[in-house]
Amino acid sequence: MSLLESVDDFRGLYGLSEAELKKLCAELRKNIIDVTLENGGHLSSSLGTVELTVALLRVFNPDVDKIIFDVGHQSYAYKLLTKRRSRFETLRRKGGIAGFPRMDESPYDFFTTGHSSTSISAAMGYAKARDLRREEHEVVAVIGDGALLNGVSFEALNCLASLKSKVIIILNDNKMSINPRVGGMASHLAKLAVNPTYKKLKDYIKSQCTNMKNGENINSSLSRIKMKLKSLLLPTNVFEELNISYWGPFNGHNLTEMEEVFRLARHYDESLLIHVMTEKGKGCPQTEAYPSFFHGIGPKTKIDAASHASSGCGESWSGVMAEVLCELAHEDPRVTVCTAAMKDGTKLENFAKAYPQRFCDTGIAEEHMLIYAAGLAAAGMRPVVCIYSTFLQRAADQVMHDICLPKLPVLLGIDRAGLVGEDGETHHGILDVAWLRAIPEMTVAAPRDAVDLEFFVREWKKRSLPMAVRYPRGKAVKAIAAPGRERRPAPWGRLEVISGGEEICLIGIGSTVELMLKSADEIEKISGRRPTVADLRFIKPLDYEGLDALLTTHKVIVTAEENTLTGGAGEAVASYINAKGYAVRAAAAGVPDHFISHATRAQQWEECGLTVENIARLCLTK
Ligand SMILES: Cc1ncc(C[n+]2csc(CCOP(=O)(O)OP(=O)(O)O)c2C)c(N)n1
Repeated sequence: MSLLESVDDFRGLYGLSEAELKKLCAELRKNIIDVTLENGGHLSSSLGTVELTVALLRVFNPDVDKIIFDVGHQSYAYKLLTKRRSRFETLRRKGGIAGFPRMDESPYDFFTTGHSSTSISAAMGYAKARDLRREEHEVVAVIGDGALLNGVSFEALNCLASLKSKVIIILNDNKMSINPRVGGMASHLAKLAVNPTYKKLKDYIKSQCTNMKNGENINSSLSRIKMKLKSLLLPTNVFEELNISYWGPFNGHNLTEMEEVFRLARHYDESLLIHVMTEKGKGCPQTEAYPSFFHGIGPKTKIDAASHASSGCGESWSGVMAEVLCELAHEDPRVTVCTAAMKDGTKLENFAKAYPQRFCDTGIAEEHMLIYAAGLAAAGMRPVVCIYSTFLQRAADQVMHDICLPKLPVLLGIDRAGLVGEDGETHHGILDVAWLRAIPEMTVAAPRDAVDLEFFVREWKKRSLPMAVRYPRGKAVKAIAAPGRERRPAPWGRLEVISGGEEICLIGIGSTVELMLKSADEIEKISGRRPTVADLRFIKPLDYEGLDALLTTHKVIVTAEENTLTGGAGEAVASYINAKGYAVRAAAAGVPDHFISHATRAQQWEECGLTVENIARLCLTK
């Protein structure tokens, strides 16, 4: 029996010796590596927080104390130690445990997460509720240096001192977001991490910890620290300036050091930030060497995969977009490209290398990024923002207020539009159609293949308007041509009939065009009549002329989309049918009105009825 098995959960950690704890951390790492390589997931971040998690669980008791992980992608060791060890191998699988904390998965997950920078605000809510109810427990937010740099975190830090409810913030600083972190605050953290004055302070806090007699009033001990602080002539520290005590930096892989500090923090009576330094990917040579590659990996990844990985754009939709942007930037010096901490995911490495002056990684700062792009556009540039659909939700107001209202020529390259698979509920890109459709001046298009993706991007630049082009996760489709015809993009603003038929018309939107073509074959097999297959292309504005032609010649119209049915393209088509009084039966396949859990993308498509069988059923049942 392994030590991890015998420990079973966090309560088993209390009596372990230093040597046993070391062994346990190695076992946790092995478990995390084995399962994540097999199932996919966030490897480097979870490996970096093993000791931190063990120290937290030896000092704070999650039966009473509240521990809140930011983003939650680093919480695998926490899952293993909070009664989910036996199910850990189901990580991110359909019906298995989620890759992020989920309040409905475990009473030890105190906040449901996936998007970044929510932990401090959530912890403040917990702390205030505790004090209003006169309860006694600690509230701990564990946040990475990447997530700390987001505006939401700063809004929380700004309010923390005036809250007068104690929160312990643990800043897990590995000097990286997904890629090395960026910006002025990043440099500030780096200075704090190496400042000799803070190192002196660290030794002092440690000595206070060690010398503190049992039962000694912590406040008198700490007032000595405060006295000492004054004499240390500390350099500027943004946290201290916000009236939040700053302790650190500490070694986040040294269990003894962290436990000492956490115990002291328990007894401190104000909010404080404890700065711990960790190494992303710690404990495995390959993940230490390639922490960005192993930040998020797909299922069945080999541990030596990073050394064989190509650094090019690749064959994904993101890669096609990135290649088009490189060409466009070559042709037009006004083209600039932005990403919010997702340079790897959006395949912009080559663009960043080729056009460093016209590339901007804002860090996790979606709202800022969109207003920055609007500013560039207002000044005559042609900015393109590459952003995952789910994270664009953070910046909905900026799309309306800063881009569409002044009609600025910003192109939103909406990546991961649709169901994303194993990351689950928090990461699907299935709402953008519904809310973007509602914004005046916005044009929304979805390419079925790389040909249309390039066409949309090039036309956007010529037309210079606010536009969103949405494309899914995964391998791009090179070209889907109408049978017997050369693949050429249809005119701007128009839908395209790919293959003609009778009675039934199947309308695909982006990623579902292929599904509609396959469904047409099946329907022909069953009914003997071939349906028409069309590609909607433009979700907003709709091609009313093209729709009129289809609606006057067909009896049944079925749409399929990787977006919510509520507010989706199908609803737009149906409301047009209704408004014009067409005697046509309309049916739609898409994401129903409930959250779609982690599973493979294929399983999620099935759950949403994005299958040949369901499309045939929608067409053929009256
Ligand atoms: C709002 C939002 N934008 C982007 C992301 C994608 N994302 C997930 S983790 C991560 C990096 C976080 O860095 P850090 O907080 O330092 O944690 P680390 O992975 O380094 O431990 C990013 C950009 C996200 N989850 N949420």
